[in-house]
Amino acid sequence: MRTEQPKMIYLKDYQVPEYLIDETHLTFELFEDHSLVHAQLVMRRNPAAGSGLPPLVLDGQQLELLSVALDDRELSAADYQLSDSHLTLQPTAASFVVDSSVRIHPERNTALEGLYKSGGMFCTQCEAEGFRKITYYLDRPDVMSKFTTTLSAEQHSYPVLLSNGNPIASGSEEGGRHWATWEDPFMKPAYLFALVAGDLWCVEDSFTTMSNREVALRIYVEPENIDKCQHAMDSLKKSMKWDEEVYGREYDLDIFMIVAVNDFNMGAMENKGLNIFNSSCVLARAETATDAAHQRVEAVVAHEYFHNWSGNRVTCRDWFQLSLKEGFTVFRDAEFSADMHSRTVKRIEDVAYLRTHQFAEDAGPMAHPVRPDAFMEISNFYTLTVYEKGSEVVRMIRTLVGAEGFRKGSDLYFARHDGQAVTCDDFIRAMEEANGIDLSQFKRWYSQAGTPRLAVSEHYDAAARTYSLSFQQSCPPSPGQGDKLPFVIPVELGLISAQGQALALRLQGEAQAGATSRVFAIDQAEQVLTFVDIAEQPLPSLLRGFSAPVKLSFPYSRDQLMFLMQHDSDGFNRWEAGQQLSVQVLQELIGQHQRGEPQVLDQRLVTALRSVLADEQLDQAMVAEMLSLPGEAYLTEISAVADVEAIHAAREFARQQLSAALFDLLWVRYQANRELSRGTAYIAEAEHFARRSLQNIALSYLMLSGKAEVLAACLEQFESADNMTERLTALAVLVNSPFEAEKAAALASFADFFKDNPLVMDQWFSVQAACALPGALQRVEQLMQHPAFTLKNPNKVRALIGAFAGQNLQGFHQADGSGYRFLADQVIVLNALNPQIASRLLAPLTRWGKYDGARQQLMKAELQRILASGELSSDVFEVVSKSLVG
Ligand code: B3K
Ligand code: ZN
Repeated sequence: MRTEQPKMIYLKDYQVPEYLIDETHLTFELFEDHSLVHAQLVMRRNPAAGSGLPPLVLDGQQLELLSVALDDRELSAADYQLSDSHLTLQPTAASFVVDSSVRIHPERNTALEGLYKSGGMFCTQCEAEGFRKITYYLDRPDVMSKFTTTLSAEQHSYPVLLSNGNPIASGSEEGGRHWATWEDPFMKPAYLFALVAGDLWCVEDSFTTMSNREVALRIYVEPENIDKCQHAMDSLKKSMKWDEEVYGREYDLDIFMIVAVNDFNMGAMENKGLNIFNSSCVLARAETATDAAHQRVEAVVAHEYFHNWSGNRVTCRDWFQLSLKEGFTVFRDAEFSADMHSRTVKRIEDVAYLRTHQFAEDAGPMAHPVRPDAFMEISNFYTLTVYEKGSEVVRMIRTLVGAEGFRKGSDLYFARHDGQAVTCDDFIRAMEEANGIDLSQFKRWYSQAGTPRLAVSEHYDAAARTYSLSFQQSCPPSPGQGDKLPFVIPVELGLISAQGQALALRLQGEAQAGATSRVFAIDQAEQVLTFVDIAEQPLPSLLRGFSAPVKLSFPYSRDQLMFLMQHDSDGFNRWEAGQQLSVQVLQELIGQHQRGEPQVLDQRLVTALRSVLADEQLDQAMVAEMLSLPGEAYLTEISAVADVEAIHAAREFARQQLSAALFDLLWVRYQANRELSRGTAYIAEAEHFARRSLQNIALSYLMLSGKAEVLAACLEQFESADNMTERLTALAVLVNSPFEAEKAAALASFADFFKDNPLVMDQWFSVQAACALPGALQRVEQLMQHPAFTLKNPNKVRALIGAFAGQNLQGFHQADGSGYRFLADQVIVLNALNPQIASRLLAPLTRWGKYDGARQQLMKAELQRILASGELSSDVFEVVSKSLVG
């Protein structure tokens, strides 16, 4: 908790560290009511920092200093300065050893940062600045050190003792305790340190690397979860192979471990050789985890594994460079998932998520560039902008230089910077040098916040047989950034004839025609591309594959969008045409609702979706994606002022109409797929995911009919499905239906059956929290009293409170402000318990700019109330204070 207003830290103030730590020798003695940490730091003056011997300022928070020695000389209080956040000593030589002992209290640590207890086990989370809550240290990523760690604990309760690297010694002590020593041969910053002690079982396997080294793979879990690790293990082996094949990256230690913990602030952490995971990102089996959960486990396992190169071997110089490792690694994991399953479906999911959530962040008061230039609390910058937009930026580089050029660039980057802590500029430089290009203008993507707009118009000259596309780019202002300079926007496009043919693209001045789909870099505020030899007016397919994270507009008519849905050779853009058509139709319905007119659905949407549904050749996952109307959150994001009720009413009306018009087709496809599910064992693969996704979206439409045979089918699916994907969808569909008795019975039997599985109970909470039927807030408040709920577990907070505020827009934005008041109450409680979770949870309140005046007032009043509620963590203070200004 802060004692004074947190300070802003600026990228421009970066300075190299005054001292370096060559070796770090740690000893942990873990007890039930405290733990002791002894650190021996072998240090020297940083030759790059200048001359003289300035004071050594070590970071440290919430530590009880027991002793400190410099070169074996015990220091007295007069020899050092101690504050809430630092221990300052005066070295007397260029090389020296600091020994310190501290007492800490992992058993009381509810912030889940540093060393803490999750259930019966000790574990750590050090990124970004958690190591300073473990011992006095230079807790910054550009200080890299060789770590040796010894930990001791009571043997019976903590039979497994783990840390980074390789185990080198172990033994027993008197009094039932034991110890183990681990040595990590690789230099690493403190944020990659990890330790685990607990009663864990492990699943073991091995992987033979491309140079024929055998690596032991272990996944540690609490005993009751030992049957839920196979999917994560398979995912790990696939990731290791993929990184060798696609990036030429081989694993470097003899052992790779994953530990699953229940109480974890985010998804997982890439600690060197000892990844610590939220159990939700490890545990998966058909009966208890949905297809989405299986895919998330695979993606997160891959993401953390890929960090071993993009993050660990080459790390960040400072935390402003976070996207260097996160953007790149998200890009790597997205490509991995695309290769494992359907590339187009993966892209659709990622783009839908980016446009709904990252675009909202980019338009709000917390907007920041991919490489932020200032922060108060770095934990607040693990954002969609740094991760997802950062990944889009890396993807654009790949689009501009091509797959081969990108590989050359990444090879150069890894070779040149192995073992170093570097910057986004170093990454760009490697890409530039490997490809002989200049990316200086492109780098504006790292420094300018906000989502660029790209307005496109066309002109066809029949006499000259030329077709011109005019591009106009702009970017709205964001906090601290008024005018913005033009970005380099790679636009992949094609032209389609009236017969649906892809035309060869030849720009004016080019000797011959090129391919039918090409990438053009739009780098001016206004720019025209003129294509020649165009015999008739074509239809453009723009921004194929979503080749840049921009808001593109082109005045398509609804008929043209329907044409693109049928004829575009780019699968992503076929889906995109359907989304744009849906948006136009839904916006029309929103307008009708607002004007109090009767709602009339444009039948073209029905026609378009009917032909999608009737197309047996189309990938079923694509059919499901195309049947999914844009979400309420996306419709909110694209509104100038979001009308919560009208958006909800319009979307529900459209769903109802589609359900009635397409009932027969939906019913046939539902039944066929359910039949297949009944007869086939569950497999976590694309084709099966696809089948179940169509089956499930069909069921959700069908249920709107209120027909008895659909209810019976839903109950059958709920009761006899052998997998969580089908069971949970059936439950969600029931929960959102008017069948009160069936709903209550299903919720009760589900909770009774799964009460001992916390991850399944999270789903049970979420399904209810997201239900938009009246009385949502009361239901959520009641569920907070449920024995399975606790504010101390981040997964529970996200499942119930997060799902309510983030997904249940109707319930949260009640006109009386009760949803806002509720959220603020929870944030105030969580601020004291777990600042990171509190700060994330409050994001929906920061989006007040999207709503009507009355709601804006109510939301701001709650932000004010949080601000005035007492001593705020730097996490919550930064978000609240910035969003009140914005
Ligand atoms: N690097 C971690 C995130 C740590 C967040 C700390 N507040 C997970 C990941 O992105 O892989
Ligand atoms: Zn990451």
